[in-house]
Amino acid sequence: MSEGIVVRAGRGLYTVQTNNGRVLPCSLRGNLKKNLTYPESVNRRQRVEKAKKRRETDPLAVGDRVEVTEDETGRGVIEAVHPRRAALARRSGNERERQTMVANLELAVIVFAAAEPRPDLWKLDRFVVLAEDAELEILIVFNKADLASPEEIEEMAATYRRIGYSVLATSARTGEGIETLRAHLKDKISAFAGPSGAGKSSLLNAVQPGLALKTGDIGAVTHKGRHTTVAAELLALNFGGWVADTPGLRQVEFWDMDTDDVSCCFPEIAPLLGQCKFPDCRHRQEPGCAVPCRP
Ligand SMILES: Nc1nc2c(ncn2[C@@H]2O[C@H](COP(=O)(O)OP(=O)(O)OP(=O)(O)O)[C@@H](O)[C@H]2O)c(=O)[nH]1
Ligand SMILES: [Mg+2]
Ligand SMILES: [Zn+2]
Repeated sequence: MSEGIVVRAGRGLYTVQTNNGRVLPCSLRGNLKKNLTYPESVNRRQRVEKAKKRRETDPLAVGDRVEVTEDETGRGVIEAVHPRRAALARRSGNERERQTMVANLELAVIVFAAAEPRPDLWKLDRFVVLAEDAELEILIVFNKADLASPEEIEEMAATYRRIGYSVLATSARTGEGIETLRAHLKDKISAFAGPSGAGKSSLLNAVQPGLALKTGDIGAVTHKGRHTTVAAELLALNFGGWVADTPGLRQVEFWDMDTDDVSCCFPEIAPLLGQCKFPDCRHRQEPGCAVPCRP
């Protein structure tokens, strides 16, 4: 029996990379499948519905740590799944059920271009809120540093540093900041998010040239609405760590957050909640609002 991590998942078939570096196609031990499913529902109709649902909602996701046994033909069987420390999930298509996209995700790398196009900081905040909601560690990256002045970048960065976020200026072109980025990624499961064209794929290629990710392709944009068949994959970093490559993660939207929860995801606002005059304050210049305006 060896320990490993699920690097590809879908339709009952998994790829597991073991701790000693072997990559195995794996299936799930039958009784394990049963144990991973939900407690029996009250009536038969619900049972049938759940059984149908089960076929779509995968019990395992990339990032899950598992125990596998290997047979003579080089195929593996997943015998046990370790408890998840965290998971990035979203509501799956038509059902109330949540679909895990990446298990044990730790770090969100939020990539925006420092220039060309000019970063939309409101949009950046939306990514930050989503990552806060998922309780991820956050690294904000201003890429294309070669196209902006250090002063311009520092001005944007300062706002986020004051709140306590790590901010990094990088250039996939000149190599600026890449070594520091590697240090942030080391030994963690991370995911890159950010608008199309910010340079996420270029950065990953700079971090590890062997990844050979396609860049500058606009194909990804046209598919952004098709969330149902998200093929997630973990890319192994040769210095230690994993990057989750999940099309649905690159351009996140608010999946299912309550407006009340949103305020709590701003660390600079959270302590002030409850101090506004009106309990339903939206902190948009209402009278008696305790949240100062953004500079
Ligand atoms: N000047 C400059 N150009 C860059 C840099 N990084 C990326 N680019 C260019 O920006 C364009 C978009 O880069 P990608 O890496 O494909 O961007 P992406 O974020 O992966 O985009 P999607 O996959 O569509 O989400 C490409 O033409 C890159 O060559 C950089 O640091 N400096
Ligand atoms: Mg890309
Ligand atoms: Zn307020």
